[in-house]
Amino acid sequence: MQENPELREVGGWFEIEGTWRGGDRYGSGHINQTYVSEFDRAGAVVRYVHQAINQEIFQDVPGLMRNLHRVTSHLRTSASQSESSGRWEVPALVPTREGTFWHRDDAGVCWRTFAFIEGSRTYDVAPGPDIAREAARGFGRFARELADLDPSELVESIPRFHDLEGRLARLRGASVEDPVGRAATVERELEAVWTRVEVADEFRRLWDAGDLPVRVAHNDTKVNNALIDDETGRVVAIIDLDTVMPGTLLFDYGDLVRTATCRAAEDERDLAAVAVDPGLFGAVTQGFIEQVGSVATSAELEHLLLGARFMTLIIGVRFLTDYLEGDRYFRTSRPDQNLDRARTQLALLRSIETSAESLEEEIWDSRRALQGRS
Ligand code: ADP
Ligand code: GN1
Ligand code: MG
Repeated sequence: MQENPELREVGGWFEIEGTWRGGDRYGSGHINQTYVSEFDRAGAVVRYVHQAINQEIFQDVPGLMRNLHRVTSHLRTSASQSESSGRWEVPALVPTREGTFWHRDDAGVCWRTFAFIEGSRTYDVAPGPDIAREAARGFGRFARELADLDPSELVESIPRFHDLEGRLARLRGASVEDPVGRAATVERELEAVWTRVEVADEFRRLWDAGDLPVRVAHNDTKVNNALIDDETGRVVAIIDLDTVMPGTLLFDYGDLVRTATCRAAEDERDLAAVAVDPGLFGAVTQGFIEQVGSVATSAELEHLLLGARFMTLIIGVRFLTDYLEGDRYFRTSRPDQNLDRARTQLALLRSIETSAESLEEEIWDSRRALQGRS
């Protein structure tokens, strides 16, 4: 670890004891720039995560950081009251030497630092049902422990983040204006989206009827936002808390299904490999329902699969829009990556639709198993 000597300066802004040894880029998130620094503290190596917050996306950094502090404090209280004995950590912000939680550098970039949660790792694709179940248990526990935090205490760090109607309107605009001349290549994908707008209508009906309680939701429950213990394979922590804000339980279950029940990568080009895996789906559903069963309403549990269709469609729409707008939002590492990502979402959505009946049965089985236990 000898790269990025400028990270020494970053480390210096925060209350960290020890001598900086080195640092490097880290992780595979699409939004923030993440780095890890190593410090020598009396002969022991201690690691920290530094993140440069993407301010084009998160425009209210003070509000975002207040959310983070509010949520992690609440989780820490819940964890200390919980009877479960296994390892469960809450991301810990390191204060700056000025006593705040972020530092604005001379270029205007806002930095924050977390203690590195050691002995754990993330998976971009769930390698099997055990990891899928653990990630789902983690996000389910997260939702349950935040069920008594009033969502109005949090600001919307990204306004209208999961507004499918708004996202569809933006896609329509991008396909008409076609700013980088790509619309002709995505006619089939656009057609696949327009034939599915009933997902937005179904969600709207539930929402307008007041059937979905507004909750503190994570809103970005990608499988790689769950840290899994290296040794036990159990979930250790839920990270990436930037979008924790008012939302619904359907979003959190839905994004888990999108990312943890498919064996193919998010940008897989062989669409034949993109499908819901029944074993992974069962594990995710059991793990999530086991954790949220005591706080979820029957309307929420009844419409979980709509959450999966909703989240797979909305992320597909966002990838496709970004492709049409010239790859300005999601970080890419190769040409057409956002197009490939959009295509996998649409293929996964088709797979969810085709197997809807058996997936609904699996959800029912998990609900029954929970009732049997209580
Ligand atoms: P992004 O918003 O870009 O996805 P994340 O907050 O998810 O950023 O962080 C990116 C990666 O950094 C994660 O996937 C994880 O591997 C790692 N990471 C983030 N926070 C921690 C932490 N506290 N301990 C260990 N690893 C972390
Ligand atoms: C982004 O930050 P990351 O990589 O966990 C995005 C999510 C998308 C996801 C798609 C703030 O998540 O909404 O679902 O990419 N986060 C933001 O992979 O837009
Ligand atoms: Mg992430």
